[in-house]
Amino acid sequence: MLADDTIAAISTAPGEGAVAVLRISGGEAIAIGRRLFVSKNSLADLTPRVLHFGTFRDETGKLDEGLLAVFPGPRSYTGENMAELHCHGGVLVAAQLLEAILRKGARAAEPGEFTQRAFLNGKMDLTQAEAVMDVIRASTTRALHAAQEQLEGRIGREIAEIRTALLGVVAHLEAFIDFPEEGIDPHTGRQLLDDMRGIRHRIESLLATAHEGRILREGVRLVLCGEPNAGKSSLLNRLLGFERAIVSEIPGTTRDTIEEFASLRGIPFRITDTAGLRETSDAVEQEGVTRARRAIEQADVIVHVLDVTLSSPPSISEGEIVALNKIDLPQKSFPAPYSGIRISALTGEGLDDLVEAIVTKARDSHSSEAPMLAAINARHQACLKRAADFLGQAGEAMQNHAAPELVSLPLREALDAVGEVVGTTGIEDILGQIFRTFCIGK
Ligand SMILES: Nc1nc2c(ncn2[C@@H]2O[C@H](COP(=O)(O)OP(=O)(O)OP(=O)(O)O)[C@@H](O)[C@H]2O)c(=O)[nH]1
Ligand SMILES: [Mg+2]
Repeated sequence: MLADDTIAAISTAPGEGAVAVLRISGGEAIAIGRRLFVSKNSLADLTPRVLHFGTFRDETGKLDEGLLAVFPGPRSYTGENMAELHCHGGVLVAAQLLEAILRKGARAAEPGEFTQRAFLNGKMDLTQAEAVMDVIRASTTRALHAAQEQLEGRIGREIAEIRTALLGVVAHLEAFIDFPEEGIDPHTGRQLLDDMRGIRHRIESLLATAHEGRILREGVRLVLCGEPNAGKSSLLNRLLGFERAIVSEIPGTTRDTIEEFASLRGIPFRITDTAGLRETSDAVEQEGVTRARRAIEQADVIVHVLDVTLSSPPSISEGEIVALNKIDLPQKSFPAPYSGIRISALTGEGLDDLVEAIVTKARDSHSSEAPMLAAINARHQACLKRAADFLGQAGEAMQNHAAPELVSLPLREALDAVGEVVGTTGIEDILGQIFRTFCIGK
């Protein structure tokens, strides 16, 4: 599966900037970089991994002034020959330089293709490759920290230890398969069962970080719900600090769900403003209400916004945070149990208390007992769940004194499932899925 063509891309974000960086990787990368580069020093002196100043030009003329660095494989990000060209950070300058590189024989890289090559060349395992994008996308310090730990190989090391332990058990069992007349003696049987339990426990500790992982990557799902006109959109805008949603005195203003990302006290939140919940004959509004209900079902934290100027508050579901809004206006006093946090989305009064309650609830919803090993993603979770199930099957077979091969079969499946996390097994199907979500040039 190793690639032998040369790929190139602009690795910096599109748009104007001080500098743009273009990367080339593959057998011809350094040769192409050299062919486009003119420097006072002889090209023979292009010391690897050092920036050299010069002019980029091709047969069409001068393209730009800039810096070139070459990284002969395998000591490069991808493990292949690489060249990095730093030019002025203009859209056209960088595009023209890329075109020149492509004319010299490179091909435009697909999203994530550099990191995919790094993985295929053994520079990193799959969890580290995934962590590259997690680092880039991290929106809070905690998420960044977890991504950096993963990039350093935290999950990979844990998986490697689990695999070694599993292999140990499998090897032991398979020795019995080769000498069936001896059977597994009870002492060894107990020992192997203990080992399997220990391994399963380690897998479950990793699985316990999945919820945290989802929150760090996607944010806590916070949903604002309530009757039309209660002030949900006003509250969303307040929490975001800018006017994201339309606010009006007409009930039923918000039709679709509106989702925005915000960091509250360092925790990432995906806040969803919803259509006011009411019976309606308007088909569009009805669809909005359906979407609102779906958002509520999937929420980690729900804030139910009530208008305190109304005399008949709607029913509140258990676990919801109640925000009694519009306290700047003359209010009716709700009968118990409608206590809640008193706020004014208009003036901002009480907002700190509400944020405090939201953050506390979010913390409660994802406090895991286990010390943070790292925070696995949904793909890791699926693989590890399968592994835990197979281990369960193997344990049962063992307890039922099944033949050693019936114990070792599910253990081998577990081994494969664990291997998929880091990419030692079953990579063909998953590579495309993972790297498609990457930036071009990474
Ligand atoms: N005085 C006062 N008015 C508020 C407050 N919060 C919202 N409003 C007003 O109430 C009206 C409805 O506010 P929205 O934020 O649009 O309410 P909503 O819950 O999003 O309404 P729908 O989208 O129709 O479901 C607007 O006129 C707001 O200006 C508040 O704290 N005090
Ligand atoms: Mg609204």
